Amino acid sequence: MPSTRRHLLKVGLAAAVTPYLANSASAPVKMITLSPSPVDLEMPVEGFVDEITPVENFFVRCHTMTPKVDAATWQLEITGLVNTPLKLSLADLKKLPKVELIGVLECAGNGRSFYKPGMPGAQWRFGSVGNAKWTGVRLRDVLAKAGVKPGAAHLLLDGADSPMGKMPDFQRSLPLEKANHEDTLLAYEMNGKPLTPEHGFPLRVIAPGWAGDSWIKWLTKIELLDKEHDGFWMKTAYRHPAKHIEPGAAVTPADLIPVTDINVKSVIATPGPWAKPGAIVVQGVAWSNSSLVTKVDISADGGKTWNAAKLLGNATKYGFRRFTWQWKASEGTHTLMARATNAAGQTQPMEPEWNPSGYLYNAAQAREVVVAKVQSPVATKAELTAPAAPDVYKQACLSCHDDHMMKQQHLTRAQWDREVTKMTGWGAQVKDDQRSALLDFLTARFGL
Ligand code: HEC
Ligand SMILES: Nc1nc2c(c(=O)[nH]1)N[C@H]1C(S)=C(S)[C@@H](COP(=O)(O)O)O[C@H]1N2
Ligand SMILES: [Mo]
Repeated sequence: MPSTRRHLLKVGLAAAVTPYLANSASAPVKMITLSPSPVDLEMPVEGFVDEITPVENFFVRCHTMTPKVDAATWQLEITGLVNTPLKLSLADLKKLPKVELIGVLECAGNGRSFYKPGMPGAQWRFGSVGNAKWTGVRLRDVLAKAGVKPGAAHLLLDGADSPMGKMPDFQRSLPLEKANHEDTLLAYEMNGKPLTPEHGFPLRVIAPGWAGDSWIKWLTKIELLDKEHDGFWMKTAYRHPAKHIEPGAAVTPADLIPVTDINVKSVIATPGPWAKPGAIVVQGVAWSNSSLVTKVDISADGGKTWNAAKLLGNATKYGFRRFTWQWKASEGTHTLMARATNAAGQTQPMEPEWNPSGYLYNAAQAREVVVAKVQSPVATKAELTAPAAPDVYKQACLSCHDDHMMKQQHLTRAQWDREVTKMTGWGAQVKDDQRSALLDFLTARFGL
């Protein structure tokens, strides 16, 4: 939405980031907070035991503040290259055939923290992914109501969230072909209940098999365009090289293509970092894009030998597939690994496919497990002796968000320099004579 309503929304800010409600039979896990506001939460690995991720365990990724939407006055506008521009209420939408779909939503940046060399951005580990039952209507049924004109090729999607400062509004476009796919939905429910504010109440896009950046939340506008939208979040963000590049190598923007499909992947939930010798259940989940997971292999020796895990339950086209494997573990330190394969023959690589923005990480997870009769005390890491923050840091950098954003980064001075340029472009006030002290601090405190 346009930034003119930004000030109105700021009033409702504190209430907008609502606490998690325990509304599921499954045990809630302690979510990892990457940023409290805008809210970015990830699920710890213990959460990868459920086929359907409970809403309170489901990761949250917001580029800006969670908007407050009044369902009574909310409307979805359909405009651009259509025969009949429309404004639909929630009740209008619910008159269309109701569709349910189980599908994985994974952030394009999931696993970014494991790339070497690192890059700025939310430092996700394994958990910016979840699987839910989505209920709504087919996007193509909505488009048919408006009548798509010849020449329309992409849909600009916009949500009710407003940008902070001068950051570009989070808007994305979806190719018409993906929009017209029978599995692409506009959902109003997640796991049988209305969407929560964080997950896009009252309506969001479900783009099965594709990364989360296309799953627009708080949807308010669809505009039919004759070409891909040319805003920051399409032309700069969410792009990756089409071909393999060496880690750390520079890439020309012309060689980058938009992120679409997610990759075949798996995560081990149990055992944790310590287990007793004997029979141990290794379990977790695997998922893929629109191609089914066909097998999961487990290694207990760091990838030297592999064993087929048992796949549990029934396959759903886009959902999580649970797996287990019985491990007879002897005392010592072992490296467990899981590696999933899909029907298209894609397998998780042993080495990640590095790309400048750190998208679509899917290297086989290596998990060290200490097998011993008793758990030895874990050495506590010495507190970092942090240099004192200069005033410019407090004034210029802590005005829109707190230091969760900085703490998770591990950047070189040159990378911090680019980050400060990005933030000043968005509205951070850094004078020329303050910049060097700011960079000294950022590099010393949040450097490599
Ligand atoms: C005008 C508001 C604003 C100010 C002031 C601001 N930031 Fe940000 N910053 C943001 C927003 C919004 C995001 C989240 C963007 C997203 O999630 O995509 C962000 C994200 C970040 C990130 C995560 C990486 C990224 O690029 O998304 C870092 C690191 C960061 N800011 C550092 C800083 C530093 C250092 C300063 C001070 C020089 C600063 N910010 C000042 C708005 C601001
Ligand atoms: N309007 C809007 N939609 C959005 C976002 C956003 O910031 N604003 N974040 C996107 C990204 S990057 C992801 S990964 C998913 C996260 O969905 P979740 O928070 O429900 O897990 O929402 C997507 N939809
Ligand atoms: Mo994302």
